[in-house]
Amino acid sequence: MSIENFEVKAYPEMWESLGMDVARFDKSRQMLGEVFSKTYLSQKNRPAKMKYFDGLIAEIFGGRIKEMLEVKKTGKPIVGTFCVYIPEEVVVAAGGVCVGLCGGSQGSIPDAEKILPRNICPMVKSAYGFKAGRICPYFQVVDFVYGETTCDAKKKTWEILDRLVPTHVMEIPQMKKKRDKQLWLEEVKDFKTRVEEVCNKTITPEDLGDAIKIINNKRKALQRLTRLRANHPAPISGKDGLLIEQIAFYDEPVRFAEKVNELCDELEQRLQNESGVVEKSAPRIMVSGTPMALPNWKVHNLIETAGAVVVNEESCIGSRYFKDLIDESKVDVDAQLDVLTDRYMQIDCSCFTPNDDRVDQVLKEYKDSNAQGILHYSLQFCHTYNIEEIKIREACEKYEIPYLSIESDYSPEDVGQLQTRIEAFLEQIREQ
Ligand code: BJ8
Repeated sequence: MSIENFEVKAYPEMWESLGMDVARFDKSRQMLGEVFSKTYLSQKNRPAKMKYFDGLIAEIFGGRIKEMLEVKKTGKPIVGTFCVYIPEEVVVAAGGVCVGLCGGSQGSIPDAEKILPRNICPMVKSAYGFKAGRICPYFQVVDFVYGETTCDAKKKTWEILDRLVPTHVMEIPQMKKKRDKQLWLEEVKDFKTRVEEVCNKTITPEDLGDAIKIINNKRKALQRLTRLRANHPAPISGKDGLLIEQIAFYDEPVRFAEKVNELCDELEQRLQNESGVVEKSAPRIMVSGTPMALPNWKVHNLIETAGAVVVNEESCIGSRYFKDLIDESKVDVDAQLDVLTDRYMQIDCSCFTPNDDRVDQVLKEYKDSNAQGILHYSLQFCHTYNIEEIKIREACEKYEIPYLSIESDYSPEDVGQLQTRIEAFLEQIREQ
């Protein structure tokens, strides 16, 4: 796929049958193709195995949607989610598909602002706008969506979203006491019952055991990729690392793990040949903070265009999604749900209080990834990450870690200002 002939493929008839606004959506499709081509295919020295992931972007509104429609025909559920707390293992155990619907695009925000307040998180507005404007085939395919109570913007938007698509809400505890785990376990059990009702099937211990292994394998493949990115010089760009983490939320999980492992084999070979994707002198940056949903590549693009390389994302579209695994040894559903809940309770989202585990995790990942500086990224109006940033900054000061904090949205308006700040930050690292 060359930069000149790349395009995101069009499937107007299928989109029509899904009730989409085809004329408008087709413009977004073309724009995505152009931005992807410019941002990704212009990179030098990319691993050959990225071809599979580029192909998934080419087929993002077609091939993968068709696969989901095939699953749907068999009566299995397609469940949309917005948070890594929703236990995808349960959906996979029922033979269904779990797809992340977080919005990372400015294009759908005007649709959301017709009804939602302007001063809330762009991720929430973007996701809502995709449904309201009928400009996302994934939103049109799902049987229902599962939201959660992590932050106020999400929690209250689900009530409005429910008018457009059946929206269920899981109550995420805000603390990590014993009784909070109990609450979460009950919520997971209700989730399982709901999924079973939709597909008219009781999930067996074998189903759940297999699903746990499938999703563990996906997480292990992403862990392996992260370990490889820690090498110096980095064998793959941060933009490609982020792309793979984003694709993890909609690709078929068994195939995805296989392809990530094939890519990792290639990266190991590169390391043996000491062939990095950038010069050894390129500053190594770890990005920490709020998730960057597809196609939000803004900050990674700025960092890497300025000559540095991103080596890790401490984020839900990043390590927070795959750092923990589920114990595979349990053989009855109650015990499996119990260990599943344990794993999910380890997610250190800033919606928890206190959440000092995240500060420790940021420091650990900084060390493990051999980074030379941390860029904290917070989406505009995300109060929990914006405030938790204070503790991350203090920890960086304490350990003399070069640090930059930015708050941004999806508009291109602040690109110039961000570029100046990022370049100054990289200069500071280069001078050390
Ligand atoms: S577990 S980080 S995926 S909630 S950025 S919508 S918190 S205002 S994304 Fe998240 Fe789950 Fe937490 Fe992860 Fe609200 Fe903040 Fe927006 Fe956020």
